[in-house]
Amino acid sequence: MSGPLVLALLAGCEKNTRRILQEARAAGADLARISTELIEPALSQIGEMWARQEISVAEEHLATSLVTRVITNAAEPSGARPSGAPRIVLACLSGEFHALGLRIISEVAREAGWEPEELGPNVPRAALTAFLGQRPPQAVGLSISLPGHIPECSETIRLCRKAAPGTKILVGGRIFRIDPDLGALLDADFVAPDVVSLRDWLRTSRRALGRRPASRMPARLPHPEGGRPRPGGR
Ligand code: B12
Repeated sequence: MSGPLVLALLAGCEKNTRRILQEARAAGADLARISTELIEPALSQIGEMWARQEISVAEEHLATSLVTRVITNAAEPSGARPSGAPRIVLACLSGEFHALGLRIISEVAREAGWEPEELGPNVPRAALTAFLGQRPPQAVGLSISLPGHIPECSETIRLCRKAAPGTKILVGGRIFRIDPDLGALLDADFVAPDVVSLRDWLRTSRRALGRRPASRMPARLPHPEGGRPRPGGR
């Protein structure tokens, strides 16, 4: 299903990339589904081709930057902030450069009625936690693609909890598709491998969290099916 997208990306063809994503939209898929069903499989295939040395790093970079551009250009202009929209700060861990997923979940959060603040790749722990401490958001979403980054994630979560005690901590990314049990190692409120579960969590939680000081948020939140609530919850 993602074959035509792989071809368009490797050819660097913006027109065809945009057309394929627009057709999926017209068929009723939202960005969360488009990402899960089209973009992730296409980039996974491109990653395998790169690992087998069938394509170069330059071709992989071309494909990634093309998807990033098309997603960003297709996004609705954010305009006025919806009143009472809860804030979510989104960041890749220190040392984590896989930022396309973050770009996409930022747009999905906006579509779900949240106000995303996207910090991008390789965010140092100290900078992230200082940022959260100054203006605690209702949630923080950490994206992690490489298994070796689990210890960094665990330490980052510990510091986030200290800096912004009421902020919900969401963790996700590619590694949880490969090993769903890794989530149990983390002290997160919500762990999911995919953006569809995240979209559902954001929709469900939006009303409960509204815009209010994070420190006064309810202790427990409902978790939609599909995501993985932390055992024992917070
Ligand atoms: C593009 C890419 C890169 C680019 C990233 C550029 C960018 N702007 O993002 C660059 C060139 C930087 C890169 C570097 C490396 N990469 Co790379 N990369 C990829 C590739 C091809 C695609 C990743 C991608 O964007 N996928 C599409 C997005 C949309 O999917 P996603 O990231 O999974 O995000 C979705 C979900 O996970 C979820 N999600 C994401 N975040 C969150 C957060 C929350 C809270 C939730 C709920 C959900 C969620 O929603 C997202 C949207 O659908 C993958 C191949 C693959 N199988 O994924 C390899 C891949 C991940 N890379 C790999 C490797 C080895 C590397 C390098 C080590 C290579 C090197 N020797 O330098 C470095 C490491 C850099 C680092 N320290 O981070 C390997 C990892 C192998 C492993 N051990 O697991 C892969 C699998 C390639 C391969 N087949 O070998 N890479």
